[in-house]
Amino acid sequence: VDGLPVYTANDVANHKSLENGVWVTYKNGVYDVTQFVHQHPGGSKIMLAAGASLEPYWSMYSSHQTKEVWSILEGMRIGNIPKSEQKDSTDKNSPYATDPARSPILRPSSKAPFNAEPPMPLLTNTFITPTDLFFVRNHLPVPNVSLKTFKLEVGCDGTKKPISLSIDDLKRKFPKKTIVSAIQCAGNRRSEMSRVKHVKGLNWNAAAVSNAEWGGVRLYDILKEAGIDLDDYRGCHVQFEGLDKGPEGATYGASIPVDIIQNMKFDVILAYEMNGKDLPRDHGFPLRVIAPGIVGARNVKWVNKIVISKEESHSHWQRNDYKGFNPSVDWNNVNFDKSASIQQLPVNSAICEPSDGSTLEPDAEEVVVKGYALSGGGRGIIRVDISTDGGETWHEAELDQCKEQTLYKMWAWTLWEAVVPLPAKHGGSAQIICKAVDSSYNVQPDGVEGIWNLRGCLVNPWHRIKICIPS
Ligand code: HEM
Ligand code: MTE
Ligand code: MO
Repeated sequence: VDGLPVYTANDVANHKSLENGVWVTYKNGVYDVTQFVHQHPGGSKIMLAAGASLEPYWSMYSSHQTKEVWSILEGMRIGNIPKSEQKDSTDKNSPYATDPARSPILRPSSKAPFNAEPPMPLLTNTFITPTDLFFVRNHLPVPNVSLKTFKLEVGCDGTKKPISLSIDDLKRKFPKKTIVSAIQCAGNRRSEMSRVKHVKGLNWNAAAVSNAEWGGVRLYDILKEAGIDLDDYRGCHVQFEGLDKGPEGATYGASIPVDIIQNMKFDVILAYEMNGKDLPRDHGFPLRVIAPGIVGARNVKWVNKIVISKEESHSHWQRNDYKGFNPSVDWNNVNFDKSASIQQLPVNSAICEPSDGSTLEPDAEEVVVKGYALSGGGRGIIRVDISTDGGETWHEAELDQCKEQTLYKMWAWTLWEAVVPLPAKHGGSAQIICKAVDSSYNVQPDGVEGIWNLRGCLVNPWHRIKICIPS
């Protein structure tokens, strides 16, 4: 590095196009990234840093703060910035400096943006996940929203004049609806997929899912107020936009097809409460979408804009992320345009107790197994099967479900429990397996190989844990 040429900020600024070359700086290095622009997994956003420093972008999109990404960058190094321009880079101006405090119990898979899940055995302690333990999935810094200025805007692409409502309007003018609904991230259980072959994304365990009671207004009522009848918009999409912004000003957004929303018409809500209190900042204060049975990514937090459109949301996370692919698709041949956005999730379940790798009492003959199960689209869970002999024999678990919900509109998760015998010849350890069946008789695949995908989404094979049984 020391022998490389020195380039001033001016030299770098003169290289900001594909024709003249694309140069960027990072810390004290100068890099020519021209050839990399078209291979960038984050798309053309890379051009925002052309002729300038990557630092503000990488502190925001901290998926770049890894050895792999640094080594890609170092491979493109062409020089150094002059001593006179070097500064010490402390992070007090981090866009995450104003994020809220979090429970130390949560286990972060990334700190900025903040992403964390609760420890597995705490997940099944209560049917309603305590707010402080609810998993958090943020892509960007948490916005600091004032109720004084907050407005929700609702309209149609181009046509109708949008209406604008404050939180006070929502609370005063519309009936309050509460609903118990689970939220599950598309990347839940990703770490199990990574064990087969590396996938890109946060390394979630099986607790990127939680279940809460949400209070708010029905989307149906708000659309009616805006003069919108979704029956007139079949084949269209309801787009939601959040207030969290990237450095280039693009906000988080997502959309759900009208045809899905029409089938659950009165159950999609704009929530201002979580477990009986104002929404906390991490979960979308002051307003978020609760679209039960739909993948977490479409449950837009800090939502301030709703638009009915012929098109899906143009957000990166709608079009170039949160999609599934055939196991042979890799980053060289992936075509995000050809795959449907994930909406309703497949049936899934996991063992939360005992913990993977834990040790039972010496010579234990049976074990109490607890976990959760859920499916997408309101499909309730009809059965959870447990095996301790590699799938030769199965035991049915007792199910704990939300009494107010029916099998075909089950938005809450199912908790389950079973007391199962351990194999007599266990040789010091055993494997426990669980699998669930939903109301359409969908089942979980027995292995992860056939559903492997480069982004590590939709991970729902039989869940297996290992336990030790000392003798
Ligand atoms: C994703 C490299 C600049 C925005 C990625 C990934 C790599 C990468 C390897 C995949 C990371 C993963 O998910 O494991 C680089 C390199 C850059 C660069 C070498 C140097 C020139 C930028 C800039 C932006 C940006 C300037 C500006 C906003 C993104 C976004 C993603 C991404 C949005 C998608 C991943 C996510 O969801 O966070 N980049 N990048 N990148 N990059 Fe970059
Ligand atoms: N909404 C906004 N505005 N910004 C986000 O980063 N993350 C989404 C969704 N809504 C996100 C968002 C994803 S991917 C998930 S899984 C859920 O929020 C997680 O909700 P939670 O953080 O309340 O658990
Ligand atoms: Mo997610």
